[in-house]
Amino acid sequence: MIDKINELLRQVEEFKPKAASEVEEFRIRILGKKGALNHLMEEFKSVAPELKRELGQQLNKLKTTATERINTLREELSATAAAEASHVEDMTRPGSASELGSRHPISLVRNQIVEVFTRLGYTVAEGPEIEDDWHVFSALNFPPEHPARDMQDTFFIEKNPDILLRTHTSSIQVRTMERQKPPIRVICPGRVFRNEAISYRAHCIFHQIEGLYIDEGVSFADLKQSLLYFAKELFGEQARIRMRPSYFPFTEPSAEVDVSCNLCGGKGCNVCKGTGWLEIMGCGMVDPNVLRSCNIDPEKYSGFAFGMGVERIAMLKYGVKDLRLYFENDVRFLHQFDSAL
Ligand code: 2U9
Repeated sequence: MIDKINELLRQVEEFKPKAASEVEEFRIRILGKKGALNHLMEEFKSVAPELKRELGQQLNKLKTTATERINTLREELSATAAAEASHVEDMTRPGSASELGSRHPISLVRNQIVEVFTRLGYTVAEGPEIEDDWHVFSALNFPPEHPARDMQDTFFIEKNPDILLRTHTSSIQVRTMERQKPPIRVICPGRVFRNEAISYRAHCIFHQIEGLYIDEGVSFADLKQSLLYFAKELFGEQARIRMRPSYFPFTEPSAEVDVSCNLCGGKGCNVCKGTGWLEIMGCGMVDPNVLRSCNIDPEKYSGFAFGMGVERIAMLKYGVKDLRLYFENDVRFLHQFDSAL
């Protein structure tokens, strides 16, 4: 019998419950009506008289030790539960911080470009991404057989060859000219869509910014000076530009614009492929046919226009080698631009 008492004392001392319900189960097993202690009390009745004194003391010890331990455990567990409940209700506890994002590099560069031209008096205009043939091609002097009108190059809406995803933001300028008389000075940022295979240097969706200035007496010299100001604002005071003759259906004459390489200072490096120059945009004087299409008299008014890809400018500015990084939204890439503006 003494062994049974000692075993129960050991169980009482080592009992480590996780919940109040376990304490109650333990109490019933040891101290309950049909519990272990009462069984021992029954056994005690038939114990030899000379052993009664010592076993009686041990039984009393078991009863008080078990009762005290159970009471202590009950208090401890109810104190923990109360503390947990009060944590939920404590409105003064500091909240858990939510992680801050950063502006996407394309948004950063678009905002910088827009800001330069708003300082020159341009206002921002936007337009629909789903367009019609007139605003994307016909009004812009694209001949009927031009390859851009082909499904190979442009996304058309099924069953209606007149509805398509804009391939450039020039459609915004056409819509501006249709509703506003000169002088016009607009800067048009937006997404454009081209049916191209995706690679490190091309994507089927990208961002463009185009500008248009129409007034009496606007000249190519005005265009050149405006673009030089833009290049210096974006790439630094040391930046120079050069213009190379080019062709676009909507401008005549047309030119490609290069900026002096900001990495090697024009000496030649692997970014500028040894030329000292980086191509940043196209531009030109608005073709008289385009002005006529938008009911603007080309005898009275002239204007210049320019267009650039935001991804390309951002690649040159930040030394990004693969255009696809802009579309993956990997935070390890995006967080590198946290302090860019
Ligand atoms: C109107 C009249 C003229 C916009 C222009 C360019 C030259 C040009 C490309 C640069 C790289 C597009 O992103 S890119 O592929 N753009 O070279 N864009 S002039 O000329 C216009 C626009 C609207 C009414």
